[in-house]
Amino acid sequence: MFAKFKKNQGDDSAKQPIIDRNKIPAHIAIIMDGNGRWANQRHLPRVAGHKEGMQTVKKIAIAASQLGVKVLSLYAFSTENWKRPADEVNYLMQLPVRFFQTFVPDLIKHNVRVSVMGDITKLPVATQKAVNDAIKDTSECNGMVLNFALNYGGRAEIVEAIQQLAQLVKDEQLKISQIDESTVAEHLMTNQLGEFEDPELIIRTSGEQRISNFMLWQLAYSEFVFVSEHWPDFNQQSLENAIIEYQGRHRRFGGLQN
Ligand code: V07
Repeated sequence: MFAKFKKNQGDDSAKQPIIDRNKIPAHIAIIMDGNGRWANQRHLPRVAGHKEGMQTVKKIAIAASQLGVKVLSLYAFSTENWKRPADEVNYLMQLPVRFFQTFVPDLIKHNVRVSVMGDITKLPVATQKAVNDAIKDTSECNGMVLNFALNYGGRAEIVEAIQQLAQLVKDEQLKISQIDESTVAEHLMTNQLGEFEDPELIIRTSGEQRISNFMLWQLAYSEFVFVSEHWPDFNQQSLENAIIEYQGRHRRFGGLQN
């Protein structure tokens, strides 16, 4: 296998692989880490990092949709994030409202549809409204799906699927022997993403190399790319570099190399 290379301008010896537009991962998931550290380094309050991080969400969503990504999942707020200081949590809860006010027209222009996974019923009413409005106002868009994980936890998602399946068995609508990987997947929140339910590529920013309860079931065959940049510094080139890294790896699915 030979990768394609482009010459660096002014330096013929340094060759950089270029992105293969025919092999863009259909579903990319990103753990957007490092907003607080980005702010600390600039002697700004943590919330300034979240504010900047929201701008990055918009830029990366549009860049991904232009690259032909079908689903971009973003881990915006985990069930663990409630443990942060109340002021910070309050600020975070305003972000979907601001996002809705400032970015939704642009998303519609780029034919991006917003979807959400996680328990939004525990969020402030104004936040729930902003999220539901974003979903509703983009519902006609049939380009990329921008899937926010909001008050999401991977284990909780699996527990909920088990409860739903147990109820179906109890109600005699399902036999235990009928429970298989696809019945489980059908009861996960990613079922709404159809054929693109599993991410091919998971990116985590800010240097941490952990999964932190994100998409535990769906990541079974994902490639992981960890980047050192904090989320507010992540840009289109960083996204393309992560895709190039993904494209350079041989995906084997635990089977034989072909
Ligand atoms: C949040 C900005 C991105 C960096 C990571 C944490 C802070 C966008 C949303 C959002 C969610 C749902 C929705 C529209 C927008 C968001 C939270 C935090 C809680 F329908 N960014 N962002 N939500 N951050």
